[in-house]
Amino acid sequence: MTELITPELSETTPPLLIPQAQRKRWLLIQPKSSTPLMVDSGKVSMPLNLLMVATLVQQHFDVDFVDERIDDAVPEDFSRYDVVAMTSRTLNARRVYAIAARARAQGKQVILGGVHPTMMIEEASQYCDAVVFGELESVYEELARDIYDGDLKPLYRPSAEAGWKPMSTMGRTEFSFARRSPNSKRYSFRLPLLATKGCPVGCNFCCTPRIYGKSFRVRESDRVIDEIKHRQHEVGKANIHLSFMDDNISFKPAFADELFHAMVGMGVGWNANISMNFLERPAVAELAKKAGCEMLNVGFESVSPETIKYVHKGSNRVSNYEEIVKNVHKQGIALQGYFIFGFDTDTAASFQHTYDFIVQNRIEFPVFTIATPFPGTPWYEEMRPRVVQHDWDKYDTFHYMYEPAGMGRDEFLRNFIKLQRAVYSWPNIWKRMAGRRPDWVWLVNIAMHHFTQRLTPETFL
Ligand code: B12
Ligand code: SF4
Repeated sequence: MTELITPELSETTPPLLIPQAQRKRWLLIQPKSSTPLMVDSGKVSMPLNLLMVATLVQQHFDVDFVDERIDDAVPEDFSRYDVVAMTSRTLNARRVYAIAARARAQGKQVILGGVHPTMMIEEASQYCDAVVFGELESVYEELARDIYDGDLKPLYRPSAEAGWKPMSTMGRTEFSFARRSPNSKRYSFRLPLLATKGCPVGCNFCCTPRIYGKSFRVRESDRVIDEIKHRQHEVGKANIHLSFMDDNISFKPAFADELFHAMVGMGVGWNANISMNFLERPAVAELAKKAGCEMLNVGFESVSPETIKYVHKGSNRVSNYEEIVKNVHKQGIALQGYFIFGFDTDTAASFQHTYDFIVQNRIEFPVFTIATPFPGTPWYEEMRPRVVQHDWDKYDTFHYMYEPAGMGRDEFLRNFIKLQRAVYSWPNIWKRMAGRRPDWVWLVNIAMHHFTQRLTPETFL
């Protein structure tokens, strides 16, 4: 008989010991969405959030893992399982609820986690037995115990006194759950990794500050390095490619400096979300390059100072954009730049200004999205009377949500399409990528060329 003991034992609570024969079984599901976005088709990123959940849960439960995005089939019959648990963002919430209803009809306990159930507890509760608010790590022991005691509560959320657990208690995530799938070839070669959690910058359109508040936690850099070495060992080579899933890896610059220093010489390539203000120091991009950085994901959001003010993005100073781009490009690091359209401060001229900025500054991988008030944010409450889109499937930042003050729907969509086609036209790809050797960033541009050619106003409705 195997017995498993929770690794961090508190002085007062006895460890949860589950005899092998009594172990219950979970089915963990990453449901698909219907978004036309490229991130959700072709090669997709391994779902780190659900893998972290699986890694924890396996201490006390048997776990099966299904990722619908890579065409793993969700079973019709859930009789093998005691618990059906799913992760949800807004864009797949409807699919999540449909599976949840089926599982509950078969008498299974349904547990939901992820951004959407966290932001929409009341709505999600109608479809499940328990919602996990924020991250599982901070409430896991209580949840596991309650399942075995037959006393599942509707909501698991750390108390204000307990707060979020330090990230140092988070162990190494096991990828074997995902790799077991016969469809695992559909996963991107980039392996997900997490070094920090949270971002207190407080942009009004973002869910992160609504979940984690002002908290910003980091893992010890040697734990991150240990995990990287483990991945290198698993893959059997040093030259692996990583994608940090952090909201903003640089919020504590001293930590980012320490981590990047520790990564120098490891032979890995990586990308990460990073704050613009951190990149004002040229030494940051220089160090990131030495540490193997291939691309930085930067939320420019807008080239208009009024819009930056409107979205409360205190970390961006438009007057510094060009300098920052130069600092990054000087090191040969590519930029994935996020640009959002549709705020009330936007006008038809905003599209031209953004086009000029992108082409002149040769942003390699611009991503264009539509301002989307996500349910649960105060901005959603503010915009609710104007929102015309009520289908959660369409909350993928690529659907028309409300009429911006500065232009009507048709003009907005016409300009939005025109900008994307122009930026990804062959001559402009050539201009933006000149001097860059053939690599995956070129391939992304070619794919984006074809993607943008297919766009019509109906794509966004
Ligand atoms: C990295 C990231 C991405 C990566 C995702 C890679 C991947 N395989 O997941 C990429 C770049 C591909 C991406 C794409 C998009 N993203 Co994104 N992304 C993030 C980001 C910054 C971090 C997510 C993450 O992996 N964090 C690390 C993991 C470990 O933490 P976690 O997700 O919170 O998971 C924990 C808990 O949620 C909980 N949990 C999660 N699931 C479950 C399930 C159960 C059963 C339980 C018990 C617990 C549990 O426990 C987990 C472990 O601690 C978040 C912001 C955020 N903090 O959520 C935005 C975020 C999720 N993205 C967002 C958006 C809008 C998008 C895009 C639409 C953007 C676009 N136009 O491209 C697409 C949609 C893609 C898709 N199909 O979902 C929004 C979603 C808003 C919403 N309400 O749905 C967020 C919240 C950012 C924001 N604007 O507020 N994203
Ligand atoms: S800087 Fe990025 S992660 Fe931080 S609040 Fe703003 S959008 Fe969210």
